[in-house]
Amino acid sequence: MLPLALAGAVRSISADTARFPAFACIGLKTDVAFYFNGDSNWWVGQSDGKTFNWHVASNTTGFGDLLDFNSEIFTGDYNGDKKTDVAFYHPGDGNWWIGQSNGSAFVWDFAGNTSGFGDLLSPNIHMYQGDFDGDGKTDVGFYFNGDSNWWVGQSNGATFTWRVASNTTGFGDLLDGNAAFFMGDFNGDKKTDVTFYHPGDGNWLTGLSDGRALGWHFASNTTGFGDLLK
Ligand SMILES: [Ca+2]
Ligand SMILES: [Ca+2]
Ligand SMILES: [Ca+2]
Repeated sequence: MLPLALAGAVRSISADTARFPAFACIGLKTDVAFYFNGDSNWWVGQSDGKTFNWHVASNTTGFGDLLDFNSEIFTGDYNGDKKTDVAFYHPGDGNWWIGQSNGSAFVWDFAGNTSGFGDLLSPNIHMYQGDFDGDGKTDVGFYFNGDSNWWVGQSNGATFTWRVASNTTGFGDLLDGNAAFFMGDFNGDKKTDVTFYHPGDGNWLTGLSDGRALGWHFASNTTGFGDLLK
């Protein structure tokens, strides 16, 4: 699905987030999309199986430039209707917005405010998302190395409700450049879990989500393979 390049103007991007100078390209399952900060249009290229048919799915001029490195764009199915939606977080005011896809357009709604948590784009914070309670609605979350709390913003289809899902103080600072995070459903119960790899000791630790909290266990050691982050 990704990375994707369009006429040299769009840079390759990660699967879940995009923060680039002028365009953000977004993978929407079999469709693709991009946002252009020049006119704030969100274009969707709907796949008919062979080609992409492009139309403007939204315009967010009122939200300002979302690619000014002061916002974070996400994609997921936040309301669980099987249509991929978009969302963004703006640390300037702490607001979260969800653009629910109705199949042809994004309909924007206020999804909550996290100004009390400070700037979630800080280098002391790692943001992530997944369906941590397995209800089909994509949730968001973040880890803060200041207190080692793992927060989850559980989606009810319209807004995110925040709670602490875990604390990993005993694991040290996971954002010191010596750990890699992976989100996935490692036990197949439809709830997104967390794994991190620590090259210092070669350990893999997995936090299985029970829908409310992450329960951590030792998953593997790959010391024999050397440092997998090099
Ligand atoms: Ca949806
Ligand atoms: Ca969920
Ligand atoms: Ca799971």
